[in-house]
Amino acid sequence: MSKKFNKKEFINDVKANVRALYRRNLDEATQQQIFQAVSYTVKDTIIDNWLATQEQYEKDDPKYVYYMSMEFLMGRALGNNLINLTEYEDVKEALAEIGFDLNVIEDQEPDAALGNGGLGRLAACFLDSLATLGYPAYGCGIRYRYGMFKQKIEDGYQVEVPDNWLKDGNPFELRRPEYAKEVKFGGYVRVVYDEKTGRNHFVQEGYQVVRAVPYDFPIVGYNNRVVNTLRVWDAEAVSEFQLDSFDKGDYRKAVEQENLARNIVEVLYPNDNHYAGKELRLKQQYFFISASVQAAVSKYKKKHSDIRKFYEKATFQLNDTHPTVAVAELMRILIDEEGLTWEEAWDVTTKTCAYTNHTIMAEALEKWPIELFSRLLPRIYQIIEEINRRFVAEIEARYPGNFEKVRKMAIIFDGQVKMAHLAIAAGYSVNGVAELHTEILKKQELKDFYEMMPEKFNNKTNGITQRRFLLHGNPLLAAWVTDHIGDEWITDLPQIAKLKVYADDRKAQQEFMNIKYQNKVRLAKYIREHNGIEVDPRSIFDVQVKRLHEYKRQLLNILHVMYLYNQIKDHPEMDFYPRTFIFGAKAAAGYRRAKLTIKLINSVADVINNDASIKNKLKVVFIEDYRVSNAELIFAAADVSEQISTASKEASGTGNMKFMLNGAPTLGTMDGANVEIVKEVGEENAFIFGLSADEVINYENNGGYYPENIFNSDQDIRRVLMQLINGTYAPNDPEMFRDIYDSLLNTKSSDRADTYFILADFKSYAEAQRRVEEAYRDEARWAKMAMLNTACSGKFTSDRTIQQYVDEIWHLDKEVIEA
Ligand code: 26M
Repeated sequence: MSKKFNKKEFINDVKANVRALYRRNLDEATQQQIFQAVSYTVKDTIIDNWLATQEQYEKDDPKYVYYMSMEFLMGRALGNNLINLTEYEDVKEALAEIGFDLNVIEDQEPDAALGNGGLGRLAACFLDSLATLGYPAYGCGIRYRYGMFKQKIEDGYQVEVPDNWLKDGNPFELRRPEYAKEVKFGGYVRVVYDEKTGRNHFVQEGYQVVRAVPYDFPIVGYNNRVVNTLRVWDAEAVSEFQLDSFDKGDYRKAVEQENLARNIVEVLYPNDNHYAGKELRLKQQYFFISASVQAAVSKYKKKHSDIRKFYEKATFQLNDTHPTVAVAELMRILIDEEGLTWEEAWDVTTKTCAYTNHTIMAEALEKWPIELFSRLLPRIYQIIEEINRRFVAEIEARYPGNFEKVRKMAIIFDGQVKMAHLAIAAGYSVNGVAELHTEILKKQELKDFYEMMPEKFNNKTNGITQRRFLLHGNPLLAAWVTDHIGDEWITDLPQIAKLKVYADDRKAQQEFMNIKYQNKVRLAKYIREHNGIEVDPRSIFDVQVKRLHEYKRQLLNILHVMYLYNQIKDHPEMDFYPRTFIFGAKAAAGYRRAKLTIKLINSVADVINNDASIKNKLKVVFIEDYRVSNAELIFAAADVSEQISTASKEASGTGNMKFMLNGAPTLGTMDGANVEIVKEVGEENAFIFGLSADEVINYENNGGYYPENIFNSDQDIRRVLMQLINGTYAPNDPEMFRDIYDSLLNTKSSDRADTYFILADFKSYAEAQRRVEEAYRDEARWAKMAMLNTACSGKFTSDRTIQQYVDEIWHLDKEVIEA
């Protein structure tokens, strides 16, 4: 039961916690200790609601969605929990009274960075929306000891530092050893014939075993007393290291099991949109899936005796192919442990599992070598072989004599297990994450599957939570919006369209732009303190923050900055509106070219920021360690949202939506959800450029793109590219950026030069950038455009996305928790 906030009680509880945890009085406590004490106090309130929620669920016996994901990029919990408890202002006041600043206290919390980027942050937004809408849900994942690495920039290069996020303890998590499960790896499968049933039984022997111990994180719904659970699994050795096992000859095995447990959950793979085929990665996948599926089945069996109806109470949403081994694990449990026939088990499994595709990048597709897969998961591999045998038979029945179809669609082919094919064959739903992306899946990437089973395919355009990315991240704008249209937008974002009537109102425009200015001052302070660079909040803040990847084309952005610099140097008298180009991006640790691009951005920044002759017209800032917590500051302060991926490559994007919500028009290609953003806000309120997805796909399929022709015929472009290899930005090592130069022009470095059409889009990008400047010079026009972006962002709430998943895929009932 949630009580009304009581300031005196709250302060007393914080005091008591500081004493109990640290044996200190308030005036002796560090900010970190106050953070811990406040968090434990807040957790107490949450636990009351958590218990009430789980009691209600227990009573109503609803259907649950299990959101299976290798990644949950949660960010910080304290501020968000206070927001959703609607106690943020109360706590801020109470802390002020005892001499603490809530913002400073919040800054003590490390980000929970159990994810790479878009896919992981989407999972976190979905959990927020599920709790806020009152749907029974579990997030299922891994409690990595080390999350996404911390990025340091040294001499312009990215350096990865381990993220020891648990070192001071995590006040919000709850260890639940009573729900531990065992997970088996390796060994072999023995077939035992059962005389009584006349059936074969499959017994895994000689395996290694790991104990999976769950840690539960509360997911607080907004102002509704709902608290759902994110359950992440830790790995422990099954038996304590026993000396006598040495005598038994099990010494080696005992050591191995200890090591296995330690390694499995040690660290998040820091790759985004790239698959490397590492054995440990497959272990991670099976580890958390086996534990999660076992837990879901146990939970069901507590109340129900007929496992054939499991799907009436549970649905598994697979966040990309990473958790797809769930299909085979559910089959294994149903057949080997619950005694169902293959057909019965398949019926349950195919009514339980659903798959979301997040990328069409070929290098991200998970394909496991049979040797590795069958050695690590012998029983699971057997089951997948049988699924494949039956699926291939279906393909052959549907397309007699067409071996081409089998070659393209089989789950096991060419010595590899193809996880996407397994997910599609076994899932009852296959969805893309934006309209354009889903169309590309149907017409290109998954064409054969769509043709064979069109009823499975559907679109669910991504969304973001306005609670974190406006209410918490941009308190000034949030208050202003509430002043004008009331506060229902917090749980009903489409209401934000009511702001449209203010778009031409001069006073409203000035207030809106003044808030933007104050947020730019806040970011400028952050940049000064964290990067030591001085930026002018009156300049245009042009921002590209996202993972570093060639297809996202940070390179196009920085080449354009180099071009602008040349222009300003050539024409010092030229009218040029001051610009600050802000970058934030982590590169996968092994991605050479991406890391070199970071070095290039920093080298260009060095030259430009130190050239007094251009009179501060241009600044380039690389924000170190871009992550959820500083993202909240960055979105709030952005004037221009750079969404410049090669059309067809960005499945959706979600940063684009966060910028829009915060009043930053999109400068982008017609890719992913940009298409839908432009549709909502109108072309006149965005800056669109470049090849279309169809044009890109056409070049890719039929050839005809020759970047050297552009190089030869355009001197501005040629000059910029020459500056990559003549020492302009690397006087001590002119060859430094040779690889980047070659990637654009030299066919030897890849199948086709300029794989991502940077030269093709350069001129049209520069032209769009000129339109940005022109629009910005007209204050009223810009203010209107910015405000309309906020006003038209209603579609992009993850509340809408989740409601569509519920209505069209999961079919859950809303729960209400009585006060
Ligand atoms: C795969 C194998 C081994 C290690 C890591 C991976 C891997 C990890 C993350 C592969 C892909 C990963 O993420 C892909 C991703 O983030 N995709 C993004 O998903 C967003 C949410 O749907 C979309 O908005 C983005 O457009 C899409 O790029």
